Amino acid sequence: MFHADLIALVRAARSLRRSLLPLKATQAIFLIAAGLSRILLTQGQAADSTPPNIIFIMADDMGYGIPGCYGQQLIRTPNIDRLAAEGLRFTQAYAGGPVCAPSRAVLMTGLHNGHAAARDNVPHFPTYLQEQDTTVAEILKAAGYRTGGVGKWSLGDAGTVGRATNQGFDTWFGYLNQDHAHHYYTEYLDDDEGRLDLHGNGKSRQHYSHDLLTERALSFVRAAEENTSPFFLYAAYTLPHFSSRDEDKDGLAVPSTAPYNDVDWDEPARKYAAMIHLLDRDVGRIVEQVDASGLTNNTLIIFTSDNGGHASAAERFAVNGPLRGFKSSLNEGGIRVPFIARWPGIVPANQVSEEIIAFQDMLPTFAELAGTSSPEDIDGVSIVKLLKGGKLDEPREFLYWDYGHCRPRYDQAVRSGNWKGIRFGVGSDIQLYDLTNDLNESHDVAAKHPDVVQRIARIMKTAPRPSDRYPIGQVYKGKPLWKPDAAR
Ligand SMILES: [Ca+2]
Repeated sequence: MFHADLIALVRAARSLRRSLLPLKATQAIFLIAAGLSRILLTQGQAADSTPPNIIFIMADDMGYGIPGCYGQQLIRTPNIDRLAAEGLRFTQAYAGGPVCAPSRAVLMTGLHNGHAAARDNVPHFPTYLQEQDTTVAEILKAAGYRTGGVGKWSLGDAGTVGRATNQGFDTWFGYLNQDHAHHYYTEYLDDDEGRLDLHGNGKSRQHYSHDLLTERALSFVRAAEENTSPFFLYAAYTLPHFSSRDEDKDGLAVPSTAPYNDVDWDEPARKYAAMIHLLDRDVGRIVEQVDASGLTNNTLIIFTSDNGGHASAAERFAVNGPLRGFKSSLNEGGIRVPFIARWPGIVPANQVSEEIIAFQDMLPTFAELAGTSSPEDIDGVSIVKLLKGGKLDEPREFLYWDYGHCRPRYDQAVRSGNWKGIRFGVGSDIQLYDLTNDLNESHDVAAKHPDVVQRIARIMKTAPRPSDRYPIGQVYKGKPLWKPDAAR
């Protein structure tokens, strides 16, 4: 079979999926095709194209200004900075959305915010991903990868089709439901299809969940020593997301304020800095394990965050650096995130890239590295060439985000070249910013560039596919489905 035949097979599988045939069977055809394609491509490639291990470490609500290598002056992040020194640091990387669930849906499916299965954190659904959704984990699994995840999933609760182990992960440990993830001293953690019982932990505070997540991540990496197949580890950490106030009056549950006990800041600032310290410490532990297991030269490690920093974080830290806005805003502070890639010998060391990349690019990138195909109708593009020190073949036309479908105000944003168009509320004027000289989105130049505004207005109209689940303007009044009391 030739590659062209294979593409035809993938196309056939995709069109079958759009028909009325049972989805499970058609999804299987796609995955078989994806697996076949890897075999075929691998046969035709040089030895240096052996699929690498892929570790995607994602912080939760860690802003653009937090790592030292992005300008932070007060909180130390030596391990994240070391990744940057040994790899490629992107200055224009974008999350999938301004809050948790849509950002993760974009990451998993390669679809932008206006096409993805989750577009906001509300309404609350038991599952966001459906049977017919194809995730990057499914693609990598079909290509022969061991696939494991720890941390916050957000895209389908226990018992639903959307849970991680139904969406391509061999194993998942942590929180399937994102409201559950507000509990660092939780009474249980989801463990594949079961639970690790931590009864009494709310009172005893014996287990800080972040530590358990890291232990599981490390053992997943160590298992590579006994496995010939490459692996994909998705470490979706919950730090430094705020905790439930039941656990900490400031919403910053952390075992101690070390190493900032004696710094002259108020207590919330010391707690927040300690959260970043633990996150950074465990980025370091994962990298050390990769190196100790002899995997350094065949492992791509990416570190990023799912959205911008929260407005409640101490002002002194300037969590989003020079960017305007916070988590849940479509200004740059809500969506532009730290993004570092390390792969010694392949990804250039100690370099900075100003190329525009986004979470939807991860699926096609990882698929290419695995030697397999991506679904045709995705929005992302492979950035393998960028990772190898080159350029994208052609600049992408635009990136798109929206937020607040079922909230009092629905916002949309478009990035196209150096232009950023943003509209706060249906029917409002589009504001236009030239990010080359106005990173802070302070000087609206819409009046000077009506042609650009018109083009962005068209993109805002056509990019999102309407969804019954996200009716614009119908304000959601429901509550989280996950109830702490029911879990105890
Ligand atoms: Ca988040």
